[in-house]
Amino acid sequence: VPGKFATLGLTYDDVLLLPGASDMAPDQIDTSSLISKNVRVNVPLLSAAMDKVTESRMAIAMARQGGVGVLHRNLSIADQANQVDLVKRSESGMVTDPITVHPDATLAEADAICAKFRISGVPVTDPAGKLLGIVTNRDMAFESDRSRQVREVMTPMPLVTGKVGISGVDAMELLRRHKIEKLPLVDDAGILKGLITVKDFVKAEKYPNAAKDAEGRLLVGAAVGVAGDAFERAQALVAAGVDFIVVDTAHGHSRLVGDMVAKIKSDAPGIDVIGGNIATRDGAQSLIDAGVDGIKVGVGPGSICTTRVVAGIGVPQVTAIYEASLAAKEAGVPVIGDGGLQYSGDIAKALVAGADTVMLGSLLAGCEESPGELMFINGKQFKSYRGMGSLGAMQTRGEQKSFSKDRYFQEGVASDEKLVPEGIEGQVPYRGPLSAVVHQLVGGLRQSMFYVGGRTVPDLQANGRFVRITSAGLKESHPHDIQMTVEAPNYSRS
Ligand code: RVP
Repeated sequence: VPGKFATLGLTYDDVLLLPGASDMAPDQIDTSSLISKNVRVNVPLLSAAMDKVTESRMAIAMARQGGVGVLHRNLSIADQANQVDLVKRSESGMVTDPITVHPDATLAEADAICAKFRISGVPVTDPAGKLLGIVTNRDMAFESDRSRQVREVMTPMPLVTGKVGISGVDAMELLRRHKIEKLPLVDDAGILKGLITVKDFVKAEKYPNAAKDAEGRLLVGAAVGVAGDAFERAQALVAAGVDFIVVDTAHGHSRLVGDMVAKIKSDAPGIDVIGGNIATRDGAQSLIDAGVDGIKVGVGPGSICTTRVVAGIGVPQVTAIYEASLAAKEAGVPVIGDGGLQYSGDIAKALVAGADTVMLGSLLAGCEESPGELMFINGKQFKSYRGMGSLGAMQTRGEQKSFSKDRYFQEGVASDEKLVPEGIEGQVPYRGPLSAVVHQLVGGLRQSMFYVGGRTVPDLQANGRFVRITSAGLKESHPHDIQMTVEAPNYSRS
């Protein structure tokens, strides 16, 4: 910053996009984008790494819609790694490392496995991995004695099986011809190598836009911090099959963050590492120098965030994204605009400012798939939402340790009374299933792309131009001089 004052800081409500020459049909629009150097999504949306937003259920739903979820880190390493596992196993053309059960296990144990992974049957293998049979709901449904062993009720070999490498078409044909739902894949020695299920094929048809890895599994990311066992956490997440790691802090322009990025990169060079959050060009450059594959931008824009008032720190988000992108574009590193989005129109504004994708908290916290119970207040439905820097998220409750303190560099604080929160707790309106919410958000983005004249995200970024507006312009932008009587699926005044 030359001199004491930076240039004027602008945010979403300060700008609008200019309509531009457009000659495309809506179906030619391509919303795919990069979240980091090597991870591509089909819609440029990430769900926030927050304990009221992203656990495995949200991550699965996000990836099915073409975006990706970043699993929060306010839980034990084992729990977070397990959630990665749940997402990676949830669906694909083929499960490469299927859940199995031992023949001596009881039906109660088999039930527990089916419930945990939401599956309807499990291959039975010996300790060497040899396929002995399969036990499905059909085998177990009429057994009242749940202490019986799996081997007594399973359908034993010979089963209809496929060879490793079987094509999708051939597998489907076998399932159809034998009227079965599961096709175990075995090698020449009879060792179980994979499993193909009808359900997965149906889902692949149901979610054609799903964001998947090279093996056809849903994409998922996960957050880690910088203190304590953050590095062990990253290693466990990588071992569980995570697609990218986010070193997730409130101040990414600090040496600890750069060091952690570099350490994870050298340990797992094949995994993309995203660093953040920063809000200046220098902050972005420091992460680039540390070797990040993606940069997360946003200091203070979050709906639940009080950093700007508690610490007086931050940069209005459109300017922050633009400044960070100046360094990032030069280095070929994608930018995530994190926090502060209220309406679908803000997505295109973030992209034109220089982001490649955006991360959403409050817009998704009210979804069916976010963690937490539905609440009824005065006949209206709500879900709770809170900042990771809120007292509630940073406090230790009984056995429940908080892992989010180090996001705000307060892991060393002696007792909970001494914490300095940078976030608040509250509730947001219930919004129903994620698919409907994403439909409106992406629908809005597609309209933006049409208006600007950008067929792809890079086109939108290149062609988009802003006009700055005044408070009178903002007033004109929203519905005015009318009392709304019908709720719109994509508009409410907050
Ligand atoms: P929003 O979408 O505006 O709700 O913002 C979500 C973002 O806010 C998160 O992705 C994170 O970067 C930031 N956050 C999370 N907790 C807090 C806090 O307690 N201050 N801020």
